[in-house]
Amino acid sequence: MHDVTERVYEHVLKTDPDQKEFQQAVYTFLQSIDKIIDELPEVAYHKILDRMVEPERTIMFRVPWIDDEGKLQINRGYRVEMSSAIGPYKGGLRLHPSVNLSIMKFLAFEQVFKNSLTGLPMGGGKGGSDFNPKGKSDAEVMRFCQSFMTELYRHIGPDTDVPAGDIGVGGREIGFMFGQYKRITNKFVGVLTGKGMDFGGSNIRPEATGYGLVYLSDAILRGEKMSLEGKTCLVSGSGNVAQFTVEKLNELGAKVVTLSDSSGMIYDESGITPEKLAYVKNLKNVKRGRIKEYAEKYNGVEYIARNPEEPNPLWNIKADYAFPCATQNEILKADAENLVKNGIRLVGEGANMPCSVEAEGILMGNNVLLAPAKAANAGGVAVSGLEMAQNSARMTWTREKVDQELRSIMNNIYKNISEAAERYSTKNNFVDGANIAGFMKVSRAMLAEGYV
Ligand code: NDP
Ligand code: 2IT
Repeated sequence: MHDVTERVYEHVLKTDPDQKEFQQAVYTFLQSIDKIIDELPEVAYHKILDRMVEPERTIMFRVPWIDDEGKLQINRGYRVEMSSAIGPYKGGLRLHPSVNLSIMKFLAFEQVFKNSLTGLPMGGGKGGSDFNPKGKSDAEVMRFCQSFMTELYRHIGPDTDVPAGDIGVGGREIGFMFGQYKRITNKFVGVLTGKGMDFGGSNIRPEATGYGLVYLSDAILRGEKMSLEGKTCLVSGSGNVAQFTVEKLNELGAKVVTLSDSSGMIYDESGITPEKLAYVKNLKNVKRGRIKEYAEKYNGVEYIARNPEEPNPLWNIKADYAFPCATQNEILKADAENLVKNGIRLVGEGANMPCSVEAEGILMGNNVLLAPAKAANAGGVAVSGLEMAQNSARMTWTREKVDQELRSIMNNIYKNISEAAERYSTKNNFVDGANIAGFMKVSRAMLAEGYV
């Protein structure tokens, strides 16, 4: 590593020794920035990187709520406001028992450069809580969301910080939080995105991350004279991103044979058809059931329970392309080796940081096209940006218009990351391309704004 990037990384290791996920996100990013640091002496002089790894503000707070038995429960809430260099803080809220400061900071850090890549004026942030929505009643989720917003509301606003969904936060949770924000502030403003269509949401926002992932992957494949048509795909997860990834892959003529949740995976060799996908959407979004039930409903489907000690069997199925859409570090070294062995040609990252550093190295070292999360899943936040624009204008755009904008944003991202890769790194190194292209704009804005 260059001595400038190494110093920044050493500082992170020293100041946040327990924040493994944050260290990982910073490390991968700095590896790319290494390649341009000599060309940008002002970055070192003005300590741009040193500033980027320190959040502008971190808020941690108590979230007390009453469960259905009348007992008081306490969770911890977070909002990491990482960078407002190019716009108001923007990024999702995650509700999952694994949530901690390291995970919040890695996600907020990634978000800064992802949002920059969209070309829209959005800074980066992330938040959430270690609250586990699984097995909770609607009333419990509502009471939690209201309590969470009772503290969060004072830190956010349509021109300050605009949260949205992430793992465990979908339309239901955003609705409850929006209701509480409005009640406390007496303001109906675009303070959250991912709202329902009846109260200021945008068309295509639920679909956006999955659709965007497929648009970007398709652009990369076309660049290599390859296509999705007739190809077999692996998708992990079965939540928001996974569902709409499957939907768009089907539309573009590919066949998806897997889905998963934290308990296990299904392998449906005959393909997850639109009809079966409708079943999955209802199962996960309405009934809040488990993916195992898919294997009980349809013939010829294999269910494999998850064993965290073993490589994930989902990544050991013969296919053409793979789309991790569950969570961070879901593809480890052995999984990457399995993907390579089975001849996978492209990995499109729907989830944030789904590949470990080792896994990423193995995939790229074996010429697997890797569409990194910052670029590949930017469609979600991009349409969130379009939701903000519609809210400010008090307008609702048609599905067609939003989809057209999304396609054009994803095509632009492809153009920018592939050009940055060729100019500063090597052709098709989209990891370097995305980090460098995302960094440039934030860095320029920071230089222009002075020492803040
Ligand atoms: P959902 O909550 O809708 O779905 C998450 C899925 O991943 C579920 O199937 C869940 O299984 C599984 N999962 C979650 N945590 C784990 C874990 N620790 N181990 C194994 N499986 C797990 O979330 P999203 O679909 O919205 O998010 C998925 C990924 O996409 C995340 O990495 C998120 O940060 C990223 N992302 C989301 C965007 C969005 O707009 N929603 C935008 C960009 C990225 P189970 O039901 O068992 O928990
Ligand atoms: O990781 C992400 O980009 C998101 N969870 C979506 C963020 C947003 O503000 O729409």
